[in-house]
Amino acid sequence: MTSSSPTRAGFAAIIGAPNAGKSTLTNRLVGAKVSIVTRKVQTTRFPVRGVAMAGSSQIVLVDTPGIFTPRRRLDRAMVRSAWSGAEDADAVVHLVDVQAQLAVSGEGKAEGADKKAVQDVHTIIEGLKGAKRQAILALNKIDGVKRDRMLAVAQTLFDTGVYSEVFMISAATGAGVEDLRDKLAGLMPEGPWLYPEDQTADLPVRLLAAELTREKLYLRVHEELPYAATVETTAFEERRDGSVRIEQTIFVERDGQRAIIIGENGQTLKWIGSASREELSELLDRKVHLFLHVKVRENWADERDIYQGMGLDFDV
Ligand SMILES: Nc1nc2c(ncn2[C@@H]2O[C@H](COP(=O)(O)OP(=O)(O)OP(=O)(O)O)[C@@H](O)[C@H]2O)c(=O)[nH]1
Ligand SMILES: [Mg+2]
Repeated sequence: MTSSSPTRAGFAAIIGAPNAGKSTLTNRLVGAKVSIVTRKVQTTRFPVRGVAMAGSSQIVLVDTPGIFTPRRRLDRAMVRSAWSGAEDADAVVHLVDVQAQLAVSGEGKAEGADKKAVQDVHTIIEGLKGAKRQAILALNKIDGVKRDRMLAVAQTLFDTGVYSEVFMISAATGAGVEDLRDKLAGLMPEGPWLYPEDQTADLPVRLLAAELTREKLYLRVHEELPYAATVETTAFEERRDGSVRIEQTIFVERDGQRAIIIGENGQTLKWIGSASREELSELLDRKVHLFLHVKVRENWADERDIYQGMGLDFDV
């Protein structure tokens, strides 16, 4: 590195409606999987940090839970944590699913989820106005969308006055992501790096392990299990032979959900366990023995210790 390029380091928060692609973008910018991704809305439950390097800049990305109108306690805690992620950041990226916007503006097949997404985008714009906070608008999911149509969406949103600029990207294909990364790199304040150069994530490994299992759980039983489950790592032991023994409990709210997760002859749980174990051993770079239990805990979503485990405020 030359003396003409001082190191920079700071935080860039990615906010947006549920399912906009925030975690996909975070992983793409980091170049590694640090945050789980599913087709379900409200996958991310607490801010997840990922570290991206761009030349002499270090960008600590803060992937946040989706922002929407919350009703339950867990929703409130998630939305609150998303906004606080933005408050502390050096740059804020508002990620918008352009396909949902177009569907609702009558140019596609609008579903309830799209309508909600459009409402949530307005809520976020109002929030940014209230916070007197300029954000970077990133229109996501431009893959498969015609250019003139997305430009129209960009213009309408830009006219709200809360954005300093607009990027059009596809977090899934990577299109446009480099330009966004370079922009963020330049916005980071001068200063020493906050993480070692080769570190990509800073989630405690027990929590990351629980997240991976939750992702596989959603992948497998996403229709039957709306938000009813949470995963806790109860044991994490390094063994002398170099392998790791991990025990996790999946908590659900009802007996029926437990039966669904276990599946006929335990097949579903077995699938979830082996998918999670495979990814965990890749991530930890060693052999993993994973043991999953499923328990009914009717009110897990109203219990304080579950929130503490995720770093969320209980009393909001
Ligand atoms: N076509 C397309 N799909 C995308 C793109 N980015 C993300 N997706 C998909 O959108 C869905 C949601 O992605 P996530 O990254 O989990 O979205 P999120 O904003 O983190 O969602 P929450 O954590 O629930 O708020 C997944 O099925 C992704 O594969 C994109 O650029 N194009
Ligand atoms: Mg997410």
